[in-house]
Amino acid sequence: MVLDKYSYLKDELLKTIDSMSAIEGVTGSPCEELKEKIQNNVFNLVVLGQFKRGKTSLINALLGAEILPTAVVPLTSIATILKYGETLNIKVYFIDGKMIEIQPETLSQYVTEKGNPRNEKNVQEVMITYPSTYLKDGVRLIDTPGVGSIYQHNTDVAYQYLPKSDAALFLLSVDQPVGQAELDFLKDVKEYSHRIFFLQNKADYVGTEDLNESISFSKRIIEECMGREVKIFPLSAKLALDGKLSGSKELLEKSFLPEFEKLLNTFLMQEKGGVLLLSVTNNLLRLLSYARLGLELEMKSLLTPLEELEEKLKIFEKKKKEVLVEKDDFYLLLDGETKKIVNNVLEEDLKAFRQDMILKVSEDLESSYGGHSSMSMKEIREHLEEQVITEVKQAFASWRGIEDEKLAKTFEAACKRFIIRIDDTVDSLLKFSAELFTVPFDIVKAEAIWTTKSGFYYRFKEQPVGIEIVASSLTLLLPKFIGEKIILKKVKEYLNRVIDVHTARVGYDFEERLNKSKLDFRWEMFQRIEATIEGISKAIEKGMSMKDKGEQAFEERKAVLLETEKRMNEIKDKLIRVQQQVSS
Ligand SMILES: Nc1nc2c(ncn2[C@@H]2O[C@H](COP(=O)(O)OP(=O)(O)OP(=O)(O)O)[C@@H](O)[C@H]2O)c(=O)[nH]1
Ligand SMILES: [Mg+2]
Repeated sequence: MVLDKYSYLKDELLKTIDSMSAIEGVTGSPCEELKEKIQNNVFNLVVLGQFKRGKTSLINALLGAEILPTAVVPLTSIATILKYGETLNIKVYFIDGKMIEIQPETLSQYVTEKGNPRNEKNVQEVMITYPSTYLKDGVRLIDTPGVGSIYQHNTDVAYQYLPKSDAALFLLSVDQPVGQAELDFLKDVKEYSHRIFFLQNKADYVGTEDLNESISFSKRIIEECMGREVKIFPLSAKLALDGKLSGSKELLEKSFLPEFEKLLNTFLMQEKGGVLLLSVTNNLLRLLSYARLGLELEMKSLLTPLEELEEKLKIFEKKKKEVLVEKDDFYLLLDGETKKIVNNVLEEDLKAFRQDMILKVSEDLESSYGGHSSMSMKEIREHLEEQVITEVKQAFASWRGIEDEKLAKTFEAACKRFIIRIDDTVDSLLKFSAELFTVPFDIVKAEAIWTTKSGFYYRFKEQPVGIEIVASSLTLLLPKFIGEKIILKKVKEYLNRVIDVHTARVGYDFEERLNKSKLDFRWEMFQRIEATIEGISKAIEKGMSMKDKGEQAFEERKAVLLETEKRMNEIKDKLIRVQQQVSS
């Protein structure tokens, strides 16, 4: 199995990192970060489709256990994320930031339309850990509610998870030919997901001939929509689960799942795992070449006459000052980039969102106003205001998730551009030093890896989105005939105030977060430059200081350096081997 290869190479790399950080001269913290990067690597596989195509059943089938509730009526109403854990553990996260742990028997009370109609419990998402080998190595399966049912809020939830997908599993079903609504949804999925796998579920309903016919029908329509050739995998989630539960190979073969799993694993390994491993290996080689330069510089200064060294150090100091000036320029540039994200992305998006929301909620208020005519004025007001709160809350909850992802990506892209430039500066300083002291140095280019430590990712559940209670100004002392006329107008004013207060708060939250992330990033980046400068100076000083310690100390140090060099070479060979294995 291909994922095994990923596991193996991942372990190899982790071990190599450990022996590498034990070497003198290799800075430990970037190694730790790279290690963390491998360990925290996740693949989000989001299962999507119209209601009742068998999304939840597919997840149970992949896990080989009936963990999530399925039914014949539109069921899933909340997204569930499954990830690896030693034991089965279920946590429910609420929109207001609270979290509870629940027992498996009560899961359906939170994630289904029946147990939690129209999400009256205000659940944000459910996180399940489970010891399935499938989830090992960072694969996360995400079950989403079906789109296109009478429950609009289910559709909204599914849309929130589109931006999180590394790959989408798009479910169709034999008993329901592909329809327009399905295609409309697919068009949106296409915008977010680079990789979509299509599955035609419920294959057990029909014989081979009908199955082929239904697949070629879907294929034709889907290809038209995608504008390219697609493969549609047959599947019976039902037989697959039965087969896995009973250990029947025959049932499992009939379910077509094994064939699909094989392809999925290859994809996970090659397109995501492989890219990550290569990039970590490159970054390690880069770190190694830095450490190697330090070693060479020390060796050189051991052997070079003092006067000559001092002459060269003067030149180095001058170059150092230039680099420090360049560093200050980065400050200004980074400030500008962050401001640009706030002005051009965040503020624009908030404006558009606010407008849409006012329009939509106003329309909803108008239509429910008519339905409340038998109530007293007080009751109508209370109902409408409650509706305002509920709708605004829900709208913000889903918008924030999507905007969060978008800002994170934009910021990340800006940071990556910076890292490239800063690395260039560092490289040029190293190259300069290598030439100045005439020691060998290989420049290793490595794509910057965004460190998880920077913690830009604002996590929804950690930030409660309680809605601010805005006092209503509606007076109830008016006679009913006048009161009725103004009630809708007043509630709309109330809506505007609630939205304004909230928009401002959310905007402020996002901006604060961006600024904090900017500061974290800046600190990390400038450390890079400073560490490089310091590394070079230290190496030279070390060599110089050996000069007056006598012949024996000199010889001993030289031996240590030669030994370290040997170990560096071994690590380098190992890294190159991993690189070759990933690519082969
Ligand atoms: N015969 C057959 N029935 C299936 C298969 N997969 C799912 N079903 C049935 O189809 C119904 C819907 O399955 P779910 O897994 O709940 O579908 P879903 O797409 O998650 O539905 P929503 O969450 O409502 O969107 C259930 O009654 C399942 O038992 C299959 O491969 N064969
Ligand atoms: Mg479902």
